[in-house]
Amino acid sequence: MTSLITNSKKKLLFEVSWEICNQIGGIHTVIRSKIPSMMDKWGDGYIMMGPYFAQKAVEFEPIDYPNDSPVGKTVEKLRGMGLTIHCGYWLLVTGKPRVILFDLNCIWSKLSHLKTEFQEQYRVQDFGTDPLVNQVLAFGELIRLFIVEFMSVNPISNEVVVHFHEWMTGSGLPKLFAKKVNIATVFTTHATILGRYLAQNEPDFYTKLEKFDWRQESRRYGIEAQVIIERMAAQSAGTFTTISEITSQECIHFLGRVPDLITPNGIKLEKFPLFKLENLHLQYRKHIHKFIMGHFFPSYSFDLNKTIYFFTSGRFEYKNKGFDITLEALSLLNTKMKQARMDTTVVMFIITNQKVRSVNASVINSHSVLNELEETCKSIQKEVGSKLFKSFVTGDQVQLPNLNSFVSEYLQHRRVRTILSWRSENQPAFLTHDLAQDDEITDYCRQTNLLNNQKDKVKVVYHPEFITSSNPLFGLEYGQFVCGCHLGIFPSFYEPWGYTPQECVVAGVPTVTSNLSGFGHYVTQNMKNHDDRGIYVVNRKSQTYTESVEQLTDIMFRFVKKTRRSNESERNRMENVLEKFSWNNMRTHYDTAHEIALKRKKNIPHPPALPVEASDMY
Ligand code: 1S3
Repeated sequence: MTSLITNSKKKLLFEVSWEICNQIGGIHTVIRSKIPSMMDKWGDGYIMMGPYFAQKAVEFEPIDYPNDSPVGKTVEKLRGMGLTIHCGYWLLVTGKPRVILFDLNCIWSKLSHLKTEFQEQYRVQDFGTDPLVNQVLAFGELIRLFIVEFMSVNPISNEVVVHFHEWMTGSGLPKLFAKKVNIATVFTTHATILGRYLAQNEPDFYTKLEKFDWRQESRRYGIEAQVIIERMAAQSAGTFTTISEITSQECIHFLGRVPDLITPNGIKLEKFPLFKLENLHLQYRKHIHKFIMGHFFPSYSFDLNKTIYFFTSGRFEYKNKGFDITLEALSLLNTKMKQARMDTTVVMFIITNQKVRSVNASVINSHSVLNELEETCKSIQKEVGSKLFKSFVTGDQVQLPNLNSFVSEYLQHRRVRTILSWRSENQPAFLTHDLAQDDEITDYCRQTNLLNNQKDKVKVVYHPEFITSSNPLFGLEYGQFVCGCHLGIFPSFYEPWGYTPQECVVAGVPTVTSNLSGFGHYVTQNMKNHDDRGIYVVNRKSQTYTESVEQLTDIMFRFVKKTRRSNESERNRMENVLEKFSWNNMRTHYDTAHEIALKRKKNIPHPPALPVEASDMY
């Protein structure tokens, strides 16, 4: 492995992200899942760089690089200048890549100077209140210092690519560009900051896109510094990419540059034979059944063999993630199923992260009573079994005895006591936790009476915390939960890519996405008959909100009416599309981005892709 570090003529790719050994969101998934594929191409010439946060770096194994190697020498020199740099490996990921993490504190004393310089250069009025901006300025400077030093220690290295992801990494990029440092650079944005804010707050976001004034809007939302860092990184990079066609429109208007190419997200493919996926589905569905029994059956029961599990999950961005249209469609679905007198039940899980006080006490209570009931049954079974066996062995009994007489008084009492505390007169809760405050989901459910009435065909379980294996209600990891469900629903309004539907595809679970999400758009462009393969795309681009709600309702209703067999064959056909989404296939876009950057490096300075007026540059 040391050759990478010692061979100065080797091609090197430094990949810079805020989410290396530091999980925050979707970018972590991108970076992490593509490691094996990147290592296939770059081998030990692949080095990842990120910020160091001691508490979060649990997957980081420190190890020093040889100090006679270019990277080792660079690190030593920077350490000599007082910088704190951690070198090592990213553990627990396939490929165990090399990682360099930078401690932001070591440069904190330089922060006010960095801010003044930045403010003067880009006419920033206000840095806003987000402490992330300071961290980002410090990180960008550390990356810049590293690259400059690396190139001075190793001047003959002429094939160095530095790939920056998202605005948090890019504050040093304009200076590298201005100083003509001999490297090829790529900047990939996974969303635009203004896009996120405006989509959330402006109902006609897409139609008004061209009219927004980026400077004015970024000041209005107190995000001017963030937007400028993003804009400057985009304009200074050799190659500029984003993850979907939809986001590229935002880039043109908010960042002032047409992306050179789209680098869509891939997945790490774990090839399971189909029967295994089917078995896993059955296995995890049992856990969900158990949750449902604990949650609903104290009040009333329904046939679990005729129950379909829908789910949605994502950060709490009510409109952006399409929670609004999902709830409206569920309400309509409920009415349709009742009118059709269907004997099927749909349970919709809404998984997100909101401020909660704790899991609701009565929800926890009914789940623990269910466990107690199960334990009591097991004890009775054991006691009856052993007494029955004894009675046969001793020959006292020829006829099957009255089994009730074998249950001890203690267990009789325990049984009655547990059953009495099991039954509830109340409706099953639609919310599993005590929220710090009500939100749009609770408001909607209350207003429309989508509150788990017995006669409802559609039940709602709103779980305002992400699912992890330590979760007391499901006892499943998120991926297992997905695998146990029947349909994932993600009809987003704003979603640069969206991994959630793609994760369903990997788990063999049919899914709904929208043509305003990067993934959904990609599917409509690249996959014929995606409906037949269990990927349904709601049109949110060219029809009204109400029409989209109706289309989603229709997709749900048709899904519910299908037989289990046809849903299984959808699963079957889904397996064939997996390869298309794998990083083995998707990495080629990254390869092209790096090649373009290497070619452009030779003709520095490259022209900005758009004729940008000087006043518009900043
Ligand atoms: C972004 O993360 P987000 O959920 O904040 O990047 C993801 C990875 O490229 C992408 O899937 C998502 O749509 C973006 O929004």
